[in-house]
Amino acid sequence: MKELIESLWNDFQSESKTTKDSKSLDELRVKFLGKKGGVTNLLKQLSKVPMDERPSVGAQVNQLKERIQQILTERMNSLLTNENERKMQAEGIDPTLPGTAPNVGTLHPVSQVCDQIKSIFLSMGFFIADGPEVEEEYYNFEALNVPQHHPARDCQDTFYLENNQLLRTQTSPMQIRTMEKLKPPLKMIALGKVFRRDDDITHSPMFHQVEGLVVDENVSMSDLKGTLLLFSDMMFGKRPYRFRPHYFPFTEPSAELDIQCIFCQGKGCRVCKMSGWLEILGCGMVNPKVFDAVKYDSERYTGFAFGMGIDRIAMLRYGINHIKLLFDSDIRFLRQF
Ligand code: 2NM
Repeated sequence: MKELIESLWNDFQSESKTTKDSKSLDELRVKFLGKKGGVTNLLKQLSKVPMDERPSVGAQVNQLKERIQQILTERMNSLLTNENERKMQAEGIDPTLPGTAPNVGTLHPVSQVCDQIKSIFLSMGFFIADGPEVEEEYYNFEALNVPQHHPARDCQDTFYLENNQLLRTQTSPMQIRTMEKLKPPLKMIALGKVFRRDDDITHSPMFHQVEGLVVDENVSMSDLKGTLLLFSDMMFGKRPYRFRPHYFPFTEPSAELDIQCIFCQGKGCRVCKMSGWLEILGCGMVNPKVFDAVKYDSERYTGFAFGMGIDRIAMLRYGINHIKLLFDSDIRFLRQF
């Protein structure tokens, strides 16, 4: 038995030295460790060994098996590495070259600005309301104190559908619907797509708006000022501002908020049309007639509201000069965000 073990070990050593590739090494593995291999054969012959010698002979055969296994594994690893390298060289593959990065999509600039606006107002305790894009004339105009013969109601400005329905021209109908459902106090924003018959380099027939509304007892113009300046600081950084008197049917008094131009720091440029100022939103104290329409007690409650164009904010933030760029889905444009 001892001699058999010895000679099998010698055979393995000499034969393993001459194997030059992984295929012949695998054949060698079968020859020595396979079901009909040399080592298996030795284990079978253990039964012929006298009882008292069996444990030590058995241990020797197992030791031989382990040594062969270890050498085969090491040699196989080194052969496979060499073979891979040769194969890659032959095929002209350089594994050290950087790979091709997969294409990863990004959020549309308008979506990014929507998210920023939402997170700013959520951090101030506002909630977000929703509502339909196809609206009734009542919610879009009547309840907002936009009279029958107001130019905004003209077919030239509004997309009318059948049965007194229309595509909402502003997001405020969502505020009306929410006030019908909830009692004051409330602090809400509503944002989404709005539609107007407008089409030039700064207007698109579909654009995005956000409007906000705060209703409670004792809400004043100073609450409006504090809230909107905090928003502006968070959105554009702290900069000079001015509130300019304005007119909206749904607020009284009304104003527009301008901030110093972010492109020329007030010196005057193409974006601010040489004025040094950028108009960022409209606002005002909610007209009591709006509260009457939703059956809020206009003697007890006051409120402020504001609205702004999200696409316009996105264009200002990213220095985009043509609104078409936002909606053409040109991948060369969108890749830049
Ligand atoms: C603006 C400007 C000023 C506004 C008013 C209301 C409501 F429903 F409370 F009456 N929602 N949004 C509002 C006020 C919108 O957009 C330029």
